[in-house]
Amino acid sequence: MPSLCPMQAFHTCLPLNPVINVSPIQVSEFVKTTDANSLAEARESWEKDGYAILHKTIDFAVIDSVASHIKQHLPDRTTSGKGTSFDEGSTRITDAWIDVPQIRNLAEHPAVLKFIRQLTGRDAMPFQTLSFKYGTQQPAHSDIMHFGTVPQGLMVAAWVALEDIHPDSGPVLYYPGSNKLPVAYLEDLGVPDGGGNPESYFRYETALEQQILPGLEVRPALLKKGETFLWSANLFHGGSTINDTRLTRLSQVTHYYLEGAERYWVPRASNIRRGRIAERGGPWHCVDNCSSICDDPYYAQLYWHAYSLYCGKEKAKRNERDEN
Ligand SMILES: O=C(O)CCC(=O)C(=O)O
Repeated sequence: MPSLCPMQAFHTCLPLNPVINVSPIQVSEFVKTTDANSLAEARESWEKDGYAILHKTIDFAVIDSVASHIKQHLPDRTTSGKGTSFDEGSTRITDAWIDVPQIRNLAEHPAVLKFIRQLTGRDAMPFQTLSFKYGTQQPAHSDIMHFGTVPQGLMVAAWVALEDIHPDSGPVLYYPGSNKLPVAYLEDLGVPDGGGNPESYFRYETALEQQILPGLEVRPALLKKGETFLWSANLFHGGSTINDTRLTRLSQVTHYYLEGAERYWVPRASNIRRGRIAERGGPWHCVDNCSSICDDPYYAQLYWHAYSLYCGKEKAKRNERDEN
């Protein structure tokens, strides 16, 4: 694959504010798996507004098994006050899919993978799960800040409701159409010194809140149990205020890379202008030696997990194609 942007020259060849360009939906294939109304609705909201909803395709047995794991492994809220009452570390489980088969089943659910392929024209590789018992109240952001790719925008998230989402439980908020705004990196928002220091991400959130979000329409994602809310990489979203702290908001979000990227990086930890780019390593090209990220046991575990998933599958897929 030709290199679009060598890492050593990243800061000079990566345009700030590049245009996101993913392939259009494959209509005929999509029609086979869903009805005409859902097709029209999903196409329209994905192309126009950067999100789409997959209605009632996931079996409740799958949903309930994930919900029961989350209920068991995250603590109950201990106060009746407003907002999160436990420390940050216990509000979510990150990457439970590595060890918990039911969470992995949902992350790799064929209906979700197919939905993504049909909307973007690309295969999706899950690389991170987050499991929630309660709302997050997380300030609005674009996932591109966390999961950059070259070419830009080859990432999506699928947020699955594990119960009917109550309006007072802190539903996800999203800003329809914000995916079409130019990508706003730290530098674009005037955050001094780029990423890599603890203050920069907080400054990013504040800058968005003050400079960009006030002019945008915002909606809550009030999903029914078993529905999936898919958002594109640059769609602004976050967690809304929890009005009733007795309510749970059982949910799983899975982050996926789309096939076709040749670099993975972390804009929130990078300083583009100075050429300090934080790479996000992974076995995305099935190279069987893990780079220095594997010095950290946590990343090593993630790396080899994904390696066995994708590199095994990659080979199987090629064989299947060769046979046909
Ligand atoms: O579930 C939420 O409240 C927010 C999740 C989120 O922002 C994300 O996964 O990027």
